Amino acid sequence: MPVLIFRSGSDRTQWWLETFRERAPEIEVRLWNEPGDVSEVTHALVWDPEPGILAKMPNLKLIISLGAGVDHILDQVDRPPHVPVARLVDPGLKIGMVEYVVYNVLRFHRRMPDYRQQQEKQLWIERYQTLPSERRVGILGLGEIGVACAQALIALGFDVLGWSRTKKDIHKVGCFYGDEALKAFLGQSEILICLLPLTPETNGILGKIHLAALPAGAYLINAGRGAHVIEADLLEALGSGHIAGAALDVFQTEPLPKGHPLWSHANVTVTPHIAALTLPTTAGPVIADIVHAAQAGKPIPHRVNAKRGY
Ligand code: NDP
Ligand code: OXD
Repeated sequence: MPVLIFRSGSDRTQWWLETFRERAPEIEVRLWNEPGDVSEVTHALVWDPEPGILAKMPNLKLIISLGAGVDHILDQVDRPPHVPVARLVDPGLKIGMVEYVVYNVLRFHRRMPDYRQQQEKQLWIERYQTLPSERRVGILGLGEIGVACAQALIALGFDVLGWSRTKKDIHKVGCFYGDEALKAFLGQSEILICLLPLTPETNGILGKIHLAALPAGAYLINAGRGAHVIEADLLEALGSGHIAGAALDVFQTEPLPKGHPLWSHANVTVTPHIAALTLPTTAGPVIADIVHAAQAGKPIPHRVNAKRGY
């Protein structure tokens, strides 16, 4: 019987336990703080494992991330390097990300932050409005989530561009790839959405130079990872007006420290890493499939390439 040790940073533990009990009773689930005999543990399902613990499980066969990203797991210095890592490709997570992205693109496209500020001053001013087909939206990262967001934005009529590491051909998406194409891509992105994984190559990708490459008055939506953005450079670009507004779900330090200037910036919307939550209803069956495949010696679904970092 596979023994899965579980650690979640959320308050959904009971829900997870019930989901496994109902949907995959053949998997024995143990909580992180009550691991029992650690030599029996074969699988770990974790968001943010405490350093040192995974290395103490001699028969661990697989580490599964509780999210789509794996930077928090790959970063662990004492992660047993021979144990494969899988990530979540979860329909519920995808829906949440699409909702967050579409909501914020529409908010910026229809200038809702400006109207909010007008309302505070009781000002009745009609602002210029463009069609979605005249609005270029650029997506950094054309993976599972990037493509789902691109499709939703295309369905609303937006002019969508995307940037990835390797070449893509996606219906109605202006596809750019590789470092050489990044500036050309950014130069056309009036609303830029970051949906990249955090890797050594993408760390700090949205700093002074790349922010300056965006069209004047561009908007930024970051739902990738906080370390993609150099926050001091973003604050400067917001201060000069080069960036008109930002919706930020992820931060260099989470929780975002009290008193951080992003909290109170008039043109920034802060959310506490909730663009999408991993819900047992949809993620439970995906995790059970991963465990079953690994048990049966089949290729592990959504296995991460640890060298590449995603
Ligand atoms: P995928 O692995 O499916 O896609 C990653 C995309 O990024 C791919 O298109 C990949 O290119 C591209 N990419 C990676 N490195 C580079 C690079 N150096 N240069 C250019 N492009 C690059 O990931 P998902 O779509 O499933 O998830 C993306 C990220 O979203 C997660 O890693 C996580 O950080 C974040 N996330 C945040 C959540 C939140 O609540 N805020 C929730 C869920 C995810 P290629 O296709 O060529 O390989
Ligand atoms: C994820 C996340 O990577 O929630 O899934 O950030």
